[in-house]
Amino acid sequence: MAYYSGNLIPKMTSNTTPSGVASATTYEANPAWKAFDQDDSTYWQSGYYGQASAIRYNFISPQKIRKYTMTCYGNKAPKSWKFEGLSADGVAWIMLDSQTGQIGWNAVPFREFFINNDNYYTAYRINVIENNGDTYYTYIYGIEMMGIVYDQKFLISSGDENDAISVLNKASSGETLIPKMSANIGNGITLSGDSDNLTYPLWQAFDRNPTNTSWLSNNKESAAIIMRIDGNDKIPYSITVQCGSSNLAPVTWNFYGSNDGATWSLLGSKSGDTGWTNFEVREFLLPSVDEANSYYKFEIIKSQNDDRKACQEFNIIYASDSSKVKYMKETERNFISHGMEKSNTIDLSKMFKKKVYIEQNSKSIGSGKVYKKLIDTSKISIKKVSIT
Ligand SMILES: [Ca+2]
Ligand SMILES: [Ca+2]
Repeated sequence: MAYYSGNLIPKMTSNTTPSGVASATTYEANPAWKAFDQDDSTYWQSGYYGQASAIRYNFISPQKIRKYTMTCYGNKAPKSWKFEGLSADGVAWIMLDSQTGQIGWNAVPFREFFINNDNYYTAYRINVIENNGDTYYTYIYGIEMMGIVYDQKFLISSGDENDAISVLNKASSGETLIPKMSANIGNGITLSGDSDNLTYPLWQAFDRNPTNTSWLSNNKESAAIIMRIDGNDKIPYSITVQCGSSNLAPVTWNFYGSNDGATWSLLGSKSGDTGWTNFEVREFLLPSVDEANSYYKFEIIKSQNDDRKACQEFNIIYASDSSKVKYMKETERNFISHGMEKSNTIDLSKMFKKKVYIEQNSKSIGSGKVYKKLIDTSKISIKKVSIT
């Protein structure tokens, strides 16, 4: 069963803390984060004569927003607006919802809006077109954004081998594969790659000092951080990147894994990931990684201003695999009790370590463990079975 998540925006205490970025095209005295501070006594205030302004929130990773809420009062409340997501190349705002004639906010100050959105966007905004009549300002007291959460359903395959989906979760403490480093070799880790080694060595991307120390590539053309991790058995969940200078931040990159340091498999990539600000932290999920490697390579193809590449801090966060679904025997009872129901929805595009699909069309069952006698067709109606 699917249901709406809680608010995915953290309780903001400034435009950039604790995470993500709140901003608005205009503001006066009360900046954007005050609409995201989970306090209904504070508000974002548009600029003077800025009734038609937009207020946005950038997540640290793309989200599929399916619902948003607003809290507003009086004639400074928005009357018509568009709810929009920013395209991956950061160029176009895509309209996901539009509202007109939203009046009477003092009587109903809290409103929920449900949207039919199947795409992941990192930034969303409320783009106000007009307010309820105040000549000078628009105020919004609260904005929340929610996604969809699915119960952990699973499928049982129809082949000889029973299988199930296991859901890959982030390790609860967000632990990293590379410990704190003070040299390129140590703690079972060997770092190598392209670096201006004297002032900006590789290990400075792993020294847990995000403010003063950085890795910098040695030229404009190539940049890679190679990490060898002795005896690694942990599966990567995401990578995190922080850059002190937005100009040197990676906008196009590949992330590889290898077991010998010679043959590399692509585990994740990004292109045109622009809009970096200084010291911003971005986290990129690696949803299809399903095994541990002893070598990883972060290769940066292009930085934001096409110059050299740098990272203040880089790391790989590993996954915990706590919700693995148990092996199920293919009995009629298990099928009826645990098989997927037609009306259920599973989001197969994200976060699954393994995918198993139910064949929707009639086909040969193969070597066939067919429970001819056990299937009670009053419970499960079989439309067509063919056996070869
Ligand atoms: Ca507020
Ligand atoms: Ca550092």
